Amino acid sequence: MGSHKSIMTLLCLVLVSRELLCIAQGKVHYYDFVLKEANFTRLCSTKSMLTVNGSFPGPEIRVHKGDTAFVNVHNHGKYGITIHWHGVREPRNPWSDGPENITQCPIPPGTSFLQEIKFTTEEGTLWWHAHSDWSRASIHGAIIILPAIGTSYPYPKPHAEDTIVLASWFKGDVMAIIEEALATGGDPNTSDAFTINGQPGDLYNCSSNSTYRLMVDYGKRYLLRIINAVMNEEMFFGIANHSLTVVGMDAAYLKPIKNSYIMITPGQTMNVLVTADQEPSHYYMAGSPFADTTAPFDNTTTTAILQYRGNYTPPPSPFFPVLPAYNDKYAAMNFTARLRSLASRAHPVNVPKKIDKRIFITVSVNQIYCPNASCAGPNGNRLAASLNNISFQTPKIDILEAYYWSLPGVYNATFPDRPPYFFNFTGDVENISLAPCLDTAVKMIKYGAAVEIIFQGTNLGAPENHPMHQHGYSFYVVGMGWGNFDKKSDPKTYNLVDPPEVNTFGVPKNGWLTIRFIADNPGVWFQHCHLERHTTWGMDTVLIVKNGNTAVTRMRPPPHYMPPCH
Ligand SMILES: *[C@@H]1O[C@H](CO)[C@@H](O)[C@H](O)[C@H]1NC(C)=O
Ligand SMILES: *[C@@H]1O[C@H](CO)[C@@H](O)[C@H](O)[C@H]1NC(C)=O
Ligand SMILES: *[C@@H]1O[C@H](CO)[C@@H](O)[C@H](O)[C@H]1NC(C)=O
Ligand SMILES: *[C@@H]1O[C@H](CO)[C@@H](O)[C@H](O)[C@H]1NC(C)=O
Ligand SMILES: *[C@@H]1O[C@H](CO)[C@@H](O)[C@H](O)[C@H]1NC(C)=O
Ligand SMILES: *[C@@H]1O[C@H](CO)[C@@H](O)[C@H](O)[C@H]1NC(C)=O
Ligand SMILES: *[C@@H]1O[C@H](CO)[C@@H](O)[C@H](O)[C@H]1NC(C)=O
Ligand SMILES: *[C@@H]1O[C@H](CO)[C@@H](O)[C@H](O)[C@H]1NC(C)=O
Ligand SMILES: *[C@@H]1O[C@H](CO)[C@@H](O)[C@H](O)[C@H]1NC(C)=O
Ligand SMILES: *[C@@H]1O[C@H](CO)[C@@H](O)[C@H](O)[C@H]1NC(C)=O
Ligand SMILES: *[C@@H]1O[C@H](CO)[C@@H](O)[C@H](O)[C@H]1NC(C)=O
Ligand SMILES: *[C@@H]1O[C@H](CO)[C@@H](O)[C@H](O)[C@H]1NC(C)=O
Ligand SMILES: [Cu+2]
Repeated sequence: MGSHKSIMTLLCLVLVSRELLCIAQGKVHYYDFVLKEANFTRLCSTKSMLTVNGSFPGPEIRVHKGDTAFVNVHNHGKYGITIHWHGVREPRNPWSDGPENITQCPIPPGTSFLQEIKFTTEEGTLWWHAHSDWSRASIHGAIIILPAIGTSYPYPKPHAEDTIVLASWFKGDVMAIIEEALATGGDPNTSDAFTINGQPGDLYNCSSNSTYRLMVDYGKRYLLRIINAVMNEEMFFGIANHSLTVVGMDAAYLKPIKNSYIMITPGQTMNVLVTADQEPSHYYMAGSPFADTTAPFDNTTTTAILQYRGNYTPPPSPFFPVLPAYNDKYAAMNFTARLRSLASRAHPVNVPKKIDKRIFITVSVNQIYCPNASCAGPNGNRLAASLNNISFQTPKIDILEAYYWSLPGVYNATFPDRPPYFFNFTGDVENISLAPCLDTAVKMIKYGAAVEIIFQGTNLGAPENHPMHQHGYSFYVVGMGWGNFDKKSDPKTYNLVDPPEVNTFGVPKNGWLTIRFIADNPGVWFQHCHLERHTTWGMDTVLIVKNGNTAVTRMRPPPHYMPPCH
């Protein structure tokens, strides 16, 4: 910490009585992020990769609710890059949101871009990451949003806090890996390890003496802020002999859930309380994939150690947690189905009950035909992915500037409310075309509309759980299930009382997910699967939420220093 400056700002008003009334507006924090190459040794080999300030994971941003952070991103790397503040609402200010060619063009090497991150509704844990190609593998870090000054956690203050970042480690260069996959049309190479706070742990070669350790005192309670920054796998996570109490997710509070493991998708964060109530010893915490799929995945297990302070003889090897099998969809659903908002007076839910705009979106992995079976995907075709059978094509000029300045030819405002045709989405799809349309199709939404989106996973390609992420908004997860969504019976199961409020949530494999939110944040907001290979293949769209009628319901104007588009 301490690597940044911060100042308190005051809003001052002269009252009728000529007194001066000043209200604290939250602090303003200034950070410098220097993107640079650094060497790391993992899994018996050394490689250079692009990082922020030479650290993996990168530096943490720590604020209180109501604060603002200005981050000046200096690109000392070799290629253009952008940074996204994952889960931050960025009210009326998509200009600082970051996804490449959606809200800005890449920051060219040798230049800087100042981003403004305003923390308004969020409280808990979020994270930041690069949003250009696959660079987020090595460019990410935690965002910690403490309760506003004068307020506290809705549970007893823990003795101490720590952050656990789960990530992917590739022996090769990630940019080369995705370029190679796009060139051949086949699956990208899987990662070689998962990491906890930058270290793979004892189950891989060459790692044992650098395993991450969390030191605890017997009888004390700890808050773990767990972030899934993994590229392509959802994760199970647990700590041997210790139960986990999940109290928050994606910077919103939950009703406490006690369990021996969590299932956390890429993009999600979970705040978990752990009491050091076991015999003083060494215990493994471990993360392993939840991957109920025929697609290739990294099937390794990362570990760190929860270690009690004090005098005792440590076991020859730390105790190991029992985690569900990689394809145990019941274990994943069992946990996920228990998530509920805290829904207290201080942290109320505001789920829309009457819907103005209902959108039904199919989520699929597809194939693009290659002549003479010349590609490396299934059937000699090229792998692709889609929403409503449209495989999103990333433009060369960002959609936000094209929208703001009315530049033609960059996108089509034609993303449909329905898939082009209905079939038994989760049944036998042998005779259904795997080919998607290629388009930069966006969805226009009226300011203030109560939006419902029903995501329907399909059995096309390699079906699996898709963690859908929405920029600019948190949303309520009101329902989910396996099979085809039934518009008569399934809405009867909706939770409109205390649904979890999140920014990323898995559409169950061959199942459906219903989310709701009020479109009261004007701007251009990316929506995509947070499995990186699916994002790359086009499992994306953009919601453009139009301006309202008042000055405070309109998008802010751009800063004059947006990175150039070439
Ligand atoms: C990153 O490094 C620069 C100097 O290279 C330093 O000024 C800055 O404070 C560092 N930022 C963080 C967040 O640690
Ligand atoms: C990484 O290591 C290589 C080989 O030892 C060296 O040439 C290079 O300068 C190092 N890079 C950094 C950023 O330290
Ligand atoms: C991908 O994996 C294959 C097989 O292990 C290897 O030959 C190839 O070099 C890898 N590609 C990259 C870009 O690392
Ligand atoms: C560790 O290295 C040994 C010897 O090279 C090899 O047999 C083993 O498969 C490696 N284990 C892992 C987890 O990579
Ligand atoms: C582990 O420790 C040994 C001996 O102290 C050292 O030679 C080796 O380089 C260390 N390995 C790592 C990955 O730090
Ligand atoms: C941890 O749990 C295992 C069973 O899962 C048990 O065998 C072991 O004794 C426990 N360790 C301690 C220190 O309680
Ligand atoms: C993944 O690893 C587990 C053991 O940890 C093994 O049982 C399972 O078969 C592996 N799955 C795949 C698809 O490789
Ligand atoms: C939890 O999973 C088991 C299978 O592992 C299943 O039998 C049970 O019904 C599930 N419980 C709930 C509440 O979903
Ligand atoms: C496909 O293969 C045939 C026969 O080998 C060849 O004549 C034709 O040019 C190929 N087409 C393409 C598009 O490569
Ligand atoms: C984004 O646009 C730039 C040109 O401004 C282009 O060089 C880059 O390849 C584009 N990125 C993607 C992911 O298409
Ligand atoms: C859809 O496919 C599933 C799985 O094959 C089957 O059980 C179900 O009956 C089918 N539904 C309809 C309406 O045909
Ligand atoms: C917009 O749609 C038209 C007609 O389908 C298509 O030709 C064009 O390529 C699309 N434009 C973009 C930017 O995707
Ligand atoms: Cu996906």
